[in-house]
Parts: sequence; C-alpha cells; structure tokens
Amino acid sequence: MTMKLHCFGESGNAYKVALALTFADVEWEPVFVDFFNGQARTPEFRAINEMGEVPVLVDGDTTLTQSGVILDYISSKSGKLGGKSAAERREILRWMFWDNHKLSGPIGTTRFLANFLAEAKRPPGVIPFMQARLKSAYKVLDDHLTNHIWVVGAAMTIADLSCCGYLYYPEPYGFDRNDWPHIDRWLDAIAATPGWKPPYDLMPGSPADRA
Ligand SMILES: N[C@@H](CCC(=O)N[C@@H](CS)C(=O)NCC(=O)O)C(=O)O
Repeated sequence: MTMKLHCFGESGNAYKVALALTFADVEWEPVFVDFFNGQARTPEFRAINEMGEVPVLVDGDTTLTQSGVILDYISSKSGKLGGKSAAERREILRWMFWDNHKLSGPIGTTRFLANFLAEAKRPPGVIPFMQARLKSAYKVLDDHLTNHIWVVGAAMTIADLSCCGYLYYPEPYGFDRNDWPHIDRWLDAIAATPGWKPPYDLMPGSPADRA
C-alpha cells in the first residue's frame, strides 16, 4: 500500500522523511499541507496531528507524527537505513534527539524568521542569537564528521537523514557549507545516493509559489 506523507516543500522535517522513504525504496506519495495559509492550525488537520505539525505519515491504519518516530518506523519496516546492533540503534537515537533539539529545531525557527516572516514582524536580536547558538551545533557535527564517514556506523542511516534535513535549503539563515568542510563532504555523499533530489523537487510547495 502506498504510504502518504503530509508535507510541504519548505518543511525540513518532512524532507528528512521524504528522503528516507525514497532511499528505502518505499512506495509513497505526498499530500500537500498549505502551511502558509494556516492549514496546520485547522481542526481538520489537528484531527490528524493534535500537535499541528508536519510531517505526518499515514501507512494504512497507522498514522505517525514526529520525524524521528517516522524515520524509525520506515527503517524498522523496510529493514534499511537502521543500525546493525542494539548499540548502533541507541547511537542513532542519540543523534536524532540531538538533531531535534540542537540542530533542526533552532534552524527551523531561524530560517522561518529570516525568510518567511515579514521583516516588520521579526523580533530584534533573535536571529543573531539563534545563529550564534547554531554555530556551536554546526561545530559539533563538523567535528564528529572529521573521523566518521556517516553519523553512525559504516553506512548511511536515519541519523544522517535527520541531521541533514535543513542543510540543503537555499534560503539564507546563517549556514554556509564552505565554512564546514566535513559537513560539506557528508552532504555531497548523501546527495550522491540514487533518488536524491533537493527539497523543492521532492515535495510539493515552494517559496516560488508565493512570489
Ligand atoms: N519535532 C518535530 C518538529 C515538526 C515541526 O516543527 N514541523 C513544522 C514544519 S517543519 C511545523 O509543522 N510547524 C507548525 C507550527 O509550528 O505551527 C518533528 O521532528 O517532526
């Protein structure tokens, strides 16, 4: 049965899932959520996800939210992109929790403020504050990748896909690949995987639609 991914192009958290579905050779189709016109706040959407967030994955009778949970489900169900031992699986979880808290979460907010919120509504000082904190996170990842080809183990896993989700987006939010050579090498390696596409080619909706 075809899995349905409720998503929109700008969502880095949905992009992680779209990449995992693609790389795991799962049959899936996107269901566009009109986030910028408030669809995620409607009662109809809250009935699918009480948290009012994308991504949502629907697989038959199973509905899942939170990208980390969804990535774990895809990996368990497909037998791909997972750890090779209990210790590796824990290490994958460790990096996915770190990503949600220190990397993807703050990037999502910073990128939204810097690109999608009207300039007049941007709270002064918040963007530079977030960017300074994010620099520490980029350094943690870049340092880790100096002596690891992949985030965990000897092959690409859902930990890589969780951490990379936002780093391919073109809008400026303070991350420049040229500053982080090991992240740069690792992003190239993920992008060389068959089926990889940039976010706005893999999911419906992009800033161009609102231009
Ligand atoms: N921790 C969640 C974060 C999900 C999230 O923040 N999604 C954004 C889009 S990328 C969203 O739908 N936000 C709606 C809102 O904050 O109102 C995950 O990993 O799935």
